Amino acid sequence: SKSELKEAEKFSIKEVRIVTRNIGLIDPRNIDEYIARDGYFALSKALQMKPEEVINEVKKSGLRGRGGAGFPTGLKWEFTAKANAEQKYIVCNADEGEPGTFKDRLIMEGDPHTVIEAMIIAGYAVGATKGYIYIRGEYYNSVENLKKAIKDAYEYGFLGENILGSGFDFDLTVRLGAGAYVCGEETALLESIEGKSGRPRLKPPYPPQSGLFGKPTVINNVETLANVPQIILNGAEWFKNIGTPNSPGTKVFCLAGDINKRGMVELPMGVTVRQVLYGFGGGIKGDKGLKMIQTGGLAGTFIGPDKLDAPLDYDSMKNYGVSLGSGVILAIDDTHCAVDIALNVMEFFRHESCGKCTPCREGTRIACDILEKMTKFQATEEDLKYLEQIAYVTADASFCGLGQSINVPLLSLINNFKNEFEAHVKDKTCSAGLCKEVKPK
Ligand code: L3W
Repeated sequence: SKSELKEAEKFSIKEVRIVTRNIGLIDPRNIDEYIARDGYFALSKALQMKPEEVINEVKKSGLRGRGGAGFPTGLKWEFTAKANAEQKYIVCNADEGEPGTFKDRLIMEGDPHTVIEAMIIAGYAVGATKGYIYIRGEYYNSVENLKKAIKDAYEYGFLGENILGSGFDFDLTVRLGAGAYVCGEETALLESIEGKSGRPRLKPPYPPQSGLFGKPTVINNVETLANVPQIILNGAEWFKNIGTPNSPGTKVFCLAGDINKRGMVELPMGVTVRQVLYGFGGGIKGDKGLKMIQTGGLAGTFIGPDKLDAPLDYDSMKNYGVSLGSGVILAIDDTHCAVDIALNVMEFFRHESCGKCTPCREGTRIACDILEKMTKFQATEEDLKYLEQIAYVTADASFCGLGQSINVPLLSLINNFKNEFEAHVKDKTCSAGLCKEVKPK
């Protein structure tokens, strides 16, 4: 509507569509429509370059990992290219288990060939002849669209032997995950592809040295890969002009929670939380107030309205205590209780902990026990202190990123909503009126 457009203008923000450029504009099951919009032109261009030139272009672009950690993609490719091995692999992490995150699903559903094209380019650049897309099993449409796209790409000679007459061979297979959050952790994902139980490995060695079946492996997130064809076609300089110097390009944000317009939007890196939430999300639903925003996924930070002007890029955690992560902007209105939210978050991590290491398995359980006691007004001030210690110890001592990140949501909730936590343990009150006293049995 006109008023919504005016609202968006107020925050002077415009979509920049790189990874979402084809979504909604082409039939994802028709390879000709992808080709008509320059599809596989980047592959053709890359195959005429030397592999190291392709890597250099990706390095120069400054592209960083869109799964959340922001590791330089070109460097990852270079490590794998330099590793000495007969067999190397390209793996696409499409497990997308982060609550509130649905960007990879929509990219794969709406434009599967972009991901496939990027993987073939990556394979050529590092000398890998086999790729796997490890995809969340519940993503039925993405799986179907990817399988159809792979079949067509084989028929058109973009996959298989002697691709476009270049002498380069590349095969691609889809593997389905079975609903475990930890399988989004790259080494647990590799174990799962190998047919083992999805439990993380110790790092280092990192996958570029020893990855799938112990061979050098590039693992990139779907959104990261989807940038590659456009970088090869338009050049690194073009890409660097979008976003911020340290975080070039765009980020796909997932708008979720108590927000007027939920959905996905691709914006230049460095946009503020306010611009995403109000410029595109249309603000908070109904006549409620904004209590907090969760940024970056469940392993990300909870922030109050005072942080609305924090820019979202890979430096925002360091400079503003706001995580970019997988790009979630989850709005929570003022009818919610911070302690109840903390319990909800910790229950997720407890459920998803693989149990391999004691700090994560026990730390998440103890955190849940304390938080549950708080919601029943049975916890003491000592319990609150213990909860903070548990957050630090679990983060310090856990084996993989799952346990290592629970301190981020937990401590950001406790620090930003200290009064509420204290009211639950000292005064036995809940300002949201959600928690009720339950006498211990
Ligand atoms: C070679 C080195 N490679 C690091 C590589 C490493 C990995 C990448 C990042 O993800 C994020 C978190 C949340 N030589 C290397 C090296 N690497 N040093 O760089 O590694 P790391 O360990 O920093 O992070 P990570 O554990 O891979 C943590 C996000 O993940 N998250 C969930 C995201 C979910 C989605 C989704 O559902 N779509 O994206 C949860 O924590 O933002 O920042 O490849 O091998 N010396």
